[in-house]
Amino acid sequence: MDFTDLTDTPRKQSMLAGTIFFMLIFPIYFAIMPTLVADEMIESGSSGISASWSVSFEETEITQIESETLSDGDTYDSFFDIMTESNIAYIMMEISCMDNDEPGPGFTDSADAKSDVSQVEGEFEDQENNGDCGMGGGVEMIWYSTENYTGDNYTFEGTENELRDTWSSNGEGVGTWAVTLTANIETNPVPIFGEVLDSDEDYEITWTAVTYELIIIPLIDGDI
Ligand SMILES: [Ca+2]
Ligand SMILES: [Ca+2]
Repeated sequence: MDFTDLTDTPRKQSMLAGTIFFMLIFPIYFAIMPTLVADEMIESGSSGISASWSVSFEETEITQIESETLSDGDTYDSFFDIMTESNIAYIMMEISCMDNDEPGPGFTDSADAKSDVSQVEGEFEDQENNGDCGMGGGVEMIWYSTENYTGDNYTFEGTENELRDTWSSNGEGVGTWAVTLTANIETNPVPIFGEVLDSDEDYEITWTAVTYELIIIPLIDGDI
């Protein structure tokens, strides 16, 4: 049988055309189908249909860094304004300092820090902490706007609503974060060569807000 046997009548011609049509259209149909199903699941998910989801987080950091040189007993108020539409994972405040003004160990300066969360939306506890300005010293404070946030990817079984309720900061953490830093300068009370070796310290205050967008993708069987 050659090609003319398939095309020698109008009926055979139309059958061939139909066959070729389906040969072309079926692969396209099956290639598109999972996407259509996935889109449908995203839409129906909001009505509470349980599914398997790949969950990940696209993070953005907002940072603010200030450097201050303070003498003994000096205080410095630092403010961090956060206005964002995104979910907030957590807010972190770090004070770092490295006292190398005297030779040898001892007489290490330190930092006292006290927060003020009264101008922030949500229920946050104030923190008070101190740390020395030696190796690995300083002060760190952290507040979670989203409970149990780690930013790790995982697979979730349940509804889209449950997912979105879990990963939302509901506007908590927006506002003005504040911390007061008090400098403690220590130096040898018996000056060597008649001069005070250490009279101040350089402190660096770093605020970081980690915000995120929730990325959820329904998993089709065999896709996991
Ligand atoms: Ca010192
Ligand atoms: Ca110092």
